[in-house]
Amino acid sequence: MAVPFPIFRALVPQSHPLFHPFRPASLPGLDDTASKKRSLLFCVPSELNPVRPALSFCIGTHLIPHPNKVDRGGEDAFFVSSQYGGIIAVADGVSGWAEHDVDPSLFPRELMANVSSIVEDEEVNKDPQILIGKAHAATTSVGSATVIAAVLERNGILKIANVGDCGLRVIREGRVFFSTCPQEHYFDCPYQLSSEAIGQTYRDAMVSSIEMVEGDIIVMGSDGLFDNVFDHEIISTTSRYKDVVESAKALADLARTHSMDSNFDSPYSLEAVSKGFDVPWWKKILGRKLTGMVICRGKLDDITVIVGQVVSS
Ligand SMILES: [Mn+2]
Repeated sequence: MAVPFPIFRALVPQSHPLFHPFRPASLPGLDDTASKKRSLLFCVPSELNPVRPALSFCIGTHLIPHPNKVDRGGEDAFFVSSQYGGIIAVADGVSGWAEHDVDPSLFPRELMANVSSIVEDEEVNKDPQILIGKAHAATTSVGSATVIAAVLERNGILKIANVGDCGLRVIREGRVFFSTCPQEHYFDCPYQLSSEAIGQTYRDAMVSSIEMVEGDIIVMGSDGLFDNVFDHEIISTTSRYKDVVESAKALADLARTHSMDSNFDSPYSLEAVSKGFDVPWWKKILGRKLTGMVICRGKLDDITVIVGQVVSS
């Protein structure tokens, strides 16, 4: 099916149940005692490098669908796994497909299901860029999605591949240590993996590799999180919760609150203003639309949050 490109996001309901290939509330790491014993065990004179305990994630997740899409589960999908040190991924379906009678949730859900199927393939070899490339190649649904995937290896190396405006923050000692940058053709039109040849591919992904340390917090999410919550709020919120499940829920709740707040200058609204999209007050009162969305200071959207805490195991 030929569609105009780029595709704008719009507030359109869709019609399939939420799909999460693997959705534990929490993936606890092993306890500290075991890691200390292991460190001593491997501490022998022939070791040239300092002994470093294996690292893994504790993972908490929370998804809040767009208010108009609650009964259908929204158009975000995600995947988490305890494989290796932990694997996490988020895909956000591009809503503009609904204008072409295509359910926008099908593509991201199948994409995440395919990630689940091939994540342990030898050819993937713990590389999130190859992972999303192979998952994309196996996806037959019509549609498109932004996507981000990250693989934590036991040695602490976190590999990230990102196409579009899902995002990831690494928080270390109360600061943002690492942040992805959104990729977009222009405002509100992100890079996206697509069923159409004109879309982007895994080769367009922004790839990063970070050496993680115990205690690092990673926050991954769809743009529904990062368009509504500032980094300083992500830091303050995650610092208030030791439990990653509670932390993910608190961030998603904060994003939802901001998304419905007509007085909150969200990251999304500030970017809109900076790109020349500000709207006079009388248009806001009349409910005029900008790129298909009713203007408020927050941005109504599906909100997906994954919080991971790095622990030794
Ligand atoms: Mn979104």
